Formats: sequence, C-alpha cells, structure tokens
Amino acid sequence: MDVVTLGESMVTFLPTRPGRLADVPSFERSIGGAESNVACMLAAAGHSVRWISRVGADGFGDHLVERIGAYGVDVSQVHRDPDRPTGVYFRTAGERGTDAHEVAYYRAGSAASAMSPADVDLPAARSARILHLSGITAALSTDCLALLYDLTAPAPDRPLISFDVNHRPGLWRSSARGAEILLDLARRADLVFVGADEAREAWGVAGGAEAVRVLLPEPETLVVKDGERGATLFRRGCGPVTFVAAPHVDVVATTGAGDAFAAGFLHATLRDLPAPARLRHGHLWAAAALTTPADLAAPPAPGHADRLAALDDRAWG
Ligand code: KDG
Repeated sequence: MDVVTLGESMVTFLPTRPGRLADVPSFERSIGGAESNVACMLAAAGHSVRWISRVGADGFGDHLVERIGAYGVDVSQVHRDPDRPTGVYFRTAGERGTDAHEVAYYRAGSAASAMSPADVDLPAARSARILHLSGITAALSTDCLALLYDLTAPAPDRPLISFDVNHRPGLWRSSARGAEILLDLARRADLVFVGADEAREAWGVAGGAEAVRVLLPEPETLVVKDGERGATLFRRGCGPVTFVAAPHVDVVATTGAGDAFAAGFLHATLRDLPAPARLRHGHLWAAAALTTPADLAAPPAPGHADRLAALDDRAWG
C-alpha cells in the first residue's frame, strides 16, 4: 500500500445557488471528508490507497463507501456502526470569486466519532509508506484523539506520518485545548501541512512561514501554505528553504483545496521528486479543487501535471 488515510467522511450538501444558509432553496448531494478526499485523489492518480473510517449502517454510509470505493480506494477497514449515524454537512457559497460561506455540521455523535484505538486495526493503519491524518479527527471525540496519539506514537513499524493541521474552529467550540492539541500532534508527525492563516488563528503566529517553523522545528518536513501567494517547504538538514508561488486560479470554491494540495504533494513524494516539484504538484492539484464547486476534484492528468511542474522557474514566478 502506498498510502493509508484515516478520518471521518460525510455526505455533503452543496448549495444549488449562492446565498445565506437561511435562504438556499435546495442542495445537491456530494461527498466530503478531508482524509477521504486525499485518498480518492491519490487512488485516481494510480496509487494504492486505503481509507480507514467508521460510517453508519445507513444509506448515507452506503453512499460514502460505494463512492469512495469506486475511486479504487480500499474500503475494507471502514466499519459500519448500527447505533450511530453517518455524519452530514451543508455548506453555502458566496458569489463567484468570494469565499464567504457558511458550514453547518450534523456530525456530533456520528459513527466516525466513535473511532478508537480498540476499534481500529493499528497494523492495517501502519501498513503503508505513508499514513495521512488530520487535525479534524482530533476534534471529533476523546476516543478519536486517543487514536491519533496511538498512531503517531513511536513504533518500529511506523510509516511516514503526514499530518494536515486542518484547524476547524467550529469543531473545537466545546474545548479550549484545540490549539494546544493540534500543535502537539503536529510535533509528532514527520510531514506537516499548515496554512499560514491557520497558524495565525490557532497559535497566534504572525510572522509568516519562518515564524511557523520556529514554533514547529520537530517535523522533518514542514509545508506552510499561504493561500494565493504560494507555499514554503522546510526540510531538516536538506539545504535552503524552498518557496514556490501559487499559479493564478479563477477560484470557484476553496473547500477541499488543502486536501488536494496534500494529495499532490504526497503524489510527488511517493515518486521521490525534488522539493520544488512536490510544491508544484501540490499547487496544481489544489488548482483542480479550487476550480470545482465540490470538495473533491479529479487530479490533473498525470502527463499534463508533470509537464506543467517541469516548466522553468520563470513560469512559476
Ligand atoms: O478539507 C475539506 C473538508 O473540510 C471537507 O471535505 C469536510 O472533512 C471535512 C470537514 O470536516 O470539514
């Protein structure tokens, strides 16, 4: 297996027109979930990927397992919970070009929130080159948090741990410890993705990428994403910092762009591409997500993405 991801997925309801949640007349069913978004994109690009999770024994659970499985993702470790429902969420859209949107989660007490160290087959989670996790799972329940601590603990069979901070303030309202927990988990990972805006919001880091690295020197690789400006990669013991500007994109919706960036970066990492190419693939895959209204996008065609990533520095700014 190239990659294992673990986390909650939800049936996602996308608005059929922009506006306030109070006004949107109808929604279209889609799927979302940061870790399954990463899994589906990587599987679509030809990698072997397993997604570990828990969904309800209900129609929405069937839908998620069928849709994610159809990407070629191994769903054999997705448990069905007869007592808890599959999570769902609704989101709204701003007018094109604006990112103002509301999110309404219906996931408290969901099947996925009952994931725990006892419920997950740890060897199956570790049986890959990369295990990709995110801070969303930490916010779901104390059992989910305990699971993340187990998975990120030192172990002889520990794969490379990739961790996307994914700070979701809406999920941390009942806990004052969210920021501290996310920092602690990030410090235990080998590869960390964090937005400069998240670092500012969660940890009060105001000085840009370098300041995030000062706070987070532990991970071997740290990627700080600064929206439309670009992304910076720090690698311990591997020479200078790498910055790659983001290509200009006519944004349709930003949700899922971070997952797509992580997937593109992991795709390039699995192929041992050099640091600038990893960031370029991250940007190109993120562009695919930014130009679609859904959370989950198809990755760019492999040959095309490779040609774009190989353009010289002038094209990349
Ligand atoms: O990154 C996109 C995800 O946030 C979205 O698909 C839903 O996983 C989700 C969440 O918990 O917000």
